[in-house]
Amino acid sequence: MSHDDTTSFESLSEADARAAHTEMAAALHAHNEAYYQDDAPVVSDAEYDALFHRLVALEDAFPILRTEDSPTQRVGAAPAHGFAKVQHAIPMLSLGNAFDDEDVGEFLTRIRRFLSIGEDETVEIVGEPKIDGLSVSLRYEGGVFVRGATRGDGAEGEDITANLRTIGDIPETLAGDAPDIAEIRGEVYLPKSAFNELNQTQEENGAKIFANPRNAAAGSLRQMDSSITAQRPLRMFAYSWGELSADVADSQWGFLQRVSDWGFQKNPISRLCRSLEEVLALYRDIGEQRASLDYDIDGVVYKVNQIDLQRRLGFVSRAPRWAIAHKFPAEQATTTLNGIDIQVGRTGSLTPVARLEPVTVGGVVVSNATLHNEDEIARKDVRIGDTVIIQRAGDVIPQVVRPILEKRPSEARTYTFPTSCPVCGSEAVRDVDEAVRRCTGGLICSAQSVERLKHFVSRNAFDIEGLGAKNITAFHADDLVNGPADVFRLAEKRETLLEREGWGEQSVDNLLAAIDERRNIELDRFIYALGIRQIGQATARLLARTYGTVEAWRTAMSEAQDRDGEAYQDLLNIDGIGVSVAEDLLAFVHEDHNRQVLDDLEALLDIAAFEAPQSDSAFSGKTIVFTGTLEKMTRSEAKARAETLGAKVSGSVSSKTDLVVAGPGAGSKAKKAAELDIETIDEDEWIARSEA
Ligand code: 5U1
Repeated sequence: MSHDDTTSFESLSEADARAAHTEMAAALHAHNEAYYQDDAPVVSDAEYDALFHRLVALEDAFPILRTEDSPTQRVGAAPAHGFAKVQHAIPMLSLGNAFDDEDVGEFLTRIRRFLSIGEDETVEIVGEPKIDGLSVSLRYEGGVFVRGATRGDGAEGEDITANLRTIGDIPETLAGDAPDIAEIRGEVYLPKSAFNELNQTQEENGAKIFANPRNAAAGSLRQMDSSITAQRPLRMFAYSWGELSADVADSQWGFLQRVSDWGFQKNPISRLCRSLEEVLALYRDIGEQRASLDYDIDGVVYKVNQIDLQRRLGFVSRAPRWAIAHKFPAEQATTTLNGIDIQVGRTGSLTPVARLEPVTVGGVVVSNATLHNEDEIARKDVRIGDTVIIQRAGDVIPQVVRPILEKRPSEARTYTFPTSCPVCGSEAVRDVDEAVRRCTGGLICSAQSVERLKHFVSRNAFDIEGLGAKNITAFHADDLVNGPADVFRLAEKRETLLEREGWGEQSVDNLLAAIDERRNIELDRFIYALGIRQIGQATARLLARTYGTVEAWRTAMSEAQDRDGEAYQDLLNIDGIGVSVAEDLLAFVHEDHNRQVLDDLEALLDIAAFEAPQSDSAFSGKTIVFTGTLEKMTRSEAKARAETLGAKVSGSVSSKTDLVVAGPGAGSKAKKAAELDIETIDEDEWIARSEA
């Protein structure tokens, strides 16, 4: 019988059921391998999902077939496969970090400065332990839980509703006073005690041992079969919200109370603080409790309590100005430095990487750590053969802290930093004011071109499904993809792709379809994908916002090559772009080869014009200059508000300025605006219009 028919499994003989099971299990194993190991799925997510569920149904009918090695019993490594994608109605934010008391003091000072709040006024701060788990967003409609998703990249996560429904801390319905639409966010975690028990059972069953509770929680949440998730005692603390059809509180503290009335858990050791001293005392207090808590935490999150102040403070990039994570010190371990290798980055930077005797730090086995640059090696006097202290904090790359001199063996040898690129042999040079040595090979350096390609297809850039770092490296090595535009010409090499081991008709067609899907790209992503030095996501966005279209951006960049011209001045006028960034940008665009890449990509792609947020606002696309003293809001707040309304903020008045907001003491800029007949308003008028 065909195993497409799930309804008739009961009528099968055991022998037929076994045969069907063997066939489906083999197919799923092959799909898993293609997806996880080869980075080259051969079936769509929906097909995979359907096959998986047919196998579950077959095993329900013949439980004897549910053996340990069945694909339905897979634990751990996440089948990202199979989960539908969910766009978050409101992005899930990340948090800036504070590493010491001084950083926290500066955070509070920034808030006061931004809001123009004096030292004599209290700014309430809520401190909550930062749970080391997985962030999720739970959507309730009409008080009923309808969808739950992972954070994903903040904009798009995965639909794990069925698995989240198995968690007792997630109520199925909310009390009648909940708004019609309510998205509640928080952290799912596996208690330490449950983690230890789980690993014991895993060991007894010869199954995968999890490195830490976070990995175990991730593996448990990303099961295709929610009955496995249900066996893991996952828990959740609620701490934030996404879309709400009505306000639920006017403070973070009030929000926590409200959601706890609805049946969510609020963390019991969170506290409302009224001063820097109280905040720091809470940090120390939570730090002391850390070991005895039944969940892992990696710091304390501080949030401005008043929600109207949070709104005024807004965001920088993807992190709120009104919150910060105060991290606990990094975990450290001691091991031997076996050697130093050099990694060449996409901009040619030579980074020394310590090869270590593997050691467990904070639950993770570490065998490589960064040594940053040659000055760091010299400053720390790290020698090959040394016993070294290493540390890792959160998801950052482990670092070598220092050697233990008392343990230095007599044969320990100093490392001589290369002055030529270990990959292409070109000279590697250091600018006087730079710590980094760079390969001068440019285009001929294969390490640089492969790193650029990896960046080009990475998640925040073109994000092509099935074309991750592994495949792009292999395609580059085999001359299939030499530069970014070749990615979009891969269809011409279909036959060659088909000859590759592990690639069948379906996987090649899936890849080509995924590439085609990305021929439409937003301008800011496009600029970011180019991998220009110092042009990260935020700067790429600034450029996209300023120039609007790829044509306008390129024209402006070519005009800006004249350092005395207006276009160069306009570039420097963009708040957030200084001379150093401008010079890297212009150097990139000046190179013939890069211009050719841009021409090719423009011909192959459809690069969407930047859509300013709130395009319905009266300020959308306008260029505004603030000058003189603002009395009711700080300059930063005014600027943030203008940008939220879709305007560009410039530092100088020119014929491109649309509006000048002039406070008392405005001098030459207001004068120039009058000469150029540019509309000039005062602060009250600005507030009235921007709040309209
Ligand atoms: N406790 C806690 N963790 N945490 C993480 N609160 C909290 N808030 C977050 C995140 C990312 O974000 C909000 C500030 C939006």
